[in-house]
Amino acid sequence: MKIQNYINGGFVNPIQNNWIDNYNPSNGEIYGQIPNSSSKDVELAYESAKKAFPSWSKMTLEHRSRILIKISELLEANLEQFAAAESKDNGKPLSLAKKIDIPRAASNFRFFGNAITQFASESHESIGQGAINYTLRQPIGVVGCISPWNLPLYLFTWKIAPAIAAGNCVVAKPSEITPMTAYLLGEICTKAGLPKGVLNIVHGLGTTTGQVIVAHPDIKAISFTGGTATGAHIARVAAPMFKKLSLELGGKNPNIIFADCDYDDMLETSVRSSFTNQGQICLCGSRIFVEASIYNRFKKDFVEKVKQLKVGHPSDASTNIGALVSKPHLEKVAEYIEIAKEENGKVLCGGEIVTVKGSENGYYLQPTVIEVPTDECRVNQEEIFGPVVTIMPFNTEEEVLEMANKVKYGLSTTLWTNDLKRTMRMSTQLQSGIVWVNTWMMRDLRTPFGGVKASGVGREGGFEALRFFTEAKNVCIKYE
Ligand code: TXE
Repeated sequence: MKIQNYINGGFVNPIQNNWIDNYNPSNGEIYGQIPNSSSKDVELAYESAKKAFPSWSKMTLEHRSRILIKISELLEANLEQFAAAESKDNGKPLSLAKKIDIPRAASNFRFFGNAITQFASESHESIGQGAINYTLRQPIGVVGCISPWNLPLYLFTWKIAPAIAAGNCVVAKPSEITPMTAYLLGEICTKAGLPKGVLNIVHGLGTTTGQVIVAHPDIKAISFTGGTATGAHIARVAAPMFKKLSLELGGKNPNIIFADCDYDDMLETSVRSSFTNQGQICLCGSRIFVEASIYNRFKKDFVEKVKQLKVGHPSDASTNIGALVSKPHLEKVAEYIEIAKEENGKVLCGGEIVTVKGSENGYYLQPTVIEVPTDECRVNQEEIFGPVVTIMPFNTEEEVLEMANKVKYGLSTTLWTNDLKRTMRMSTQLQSGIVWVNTWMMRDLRTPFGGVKASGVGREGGFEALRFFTEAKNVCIKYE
């Protein structure tokens, strides 16, 4: 099937009639084509967004909110269709798409539909000077949203929902590797009564379509989630144009396990934090550090549990690990397993490409646990973004803190301990945008979300996102 761009409330072919193949990772087959949009398509999308902006930005909050909530309801009503499309496009288990991806996309619209009605600005009385200041929070205009392939609709809507809630109009590009649910979203938006031009979805490669969005002189803010190298490139293009930038990039997150934790809970959650979505979540805890006194016990129990995970076709209900997103990505992840071996890492389980019966050309890999001799090896430092984790022991809090912080990334950390003082001490010192204590990926959409160091700049979520998608203007009135 051919999908189209969603511009000015309707579906259109790319002007230059350029197309890219879309692969089904579960069997390696091409199952559709998507536009490889050029600057002409992006311009069309921009013009339609620009035209929609004056009335959208002045629509009452109640009305705007109602439309966002309607989009959320329609996503929920079409859960099966969206989950099936997401699973087919990405290779993730259908059960995961149904439980996490699509419900969360719906929550994103509902959350920001509600949040905008509560978003308030400050006023400052200048006592002694006879003046009052108030802050206007005004939408920016036309903004760009660019999202990756690992949580396609989840992350696409995580950007779009706050952008339009705040009164902006959007030119958005999903990953060319997973465009399907973004395509389906267009129809839902029309049905929900989103005025035409408020959201425009252009499909295409990062280096062509994405690049044009980022470099467009009148798209004044860019919200991007993806690889760190791409984020750095985007910053180089956008910074001299003084665009607002929100960059959510890679991670190499530590999972730090102290002997005094609730062991069973830790064990079960550590399997999830390692391998959910084939390990393709920027928040996965890919570096596991275990206190020496329980290291051997953990190693045995963890490996046993990981071996029980079933690699299989995404639509099979018993599948825990589906296909990786693409052939190049599978090759990249498999290459890291070889690098680990060269660096004297010991593969405790997994490590092999899997052939799934009936889907022999799909991109499957066993969940892999590697015991590493040092935290400085490449597999412990570089983002692999697949079903591969490293484990190693530590002796002291100081030692593990140093290892946790000794990577270029700083997105999230999971800490397993029942020692309150240690929790507080470590949370203040970890170089990480998020610290989960005795849990993983527990999300409250009101909280600031984002990373430090090479994991990006800016925060998404809650009012942080609404602040990003608005310009603050100070109005100072002298009354005396
Ligand atoms: O992402 P890219 P890729 C990490 C992970 C992965 C690596 C590369 O380690 O192996 O990044 O993945 C668009 N201007 N993450 O190559 O290229 C692109 O079309 C504008 C972490 O797939 O960063 C897509 O829509 N846009 C991550 C989006 O950027 C450009 C999730 C992301 O693609 C562009 C995914 C350009 N020059 C991968 N080049 C996370 N943080 O969750 C590409 N794009």
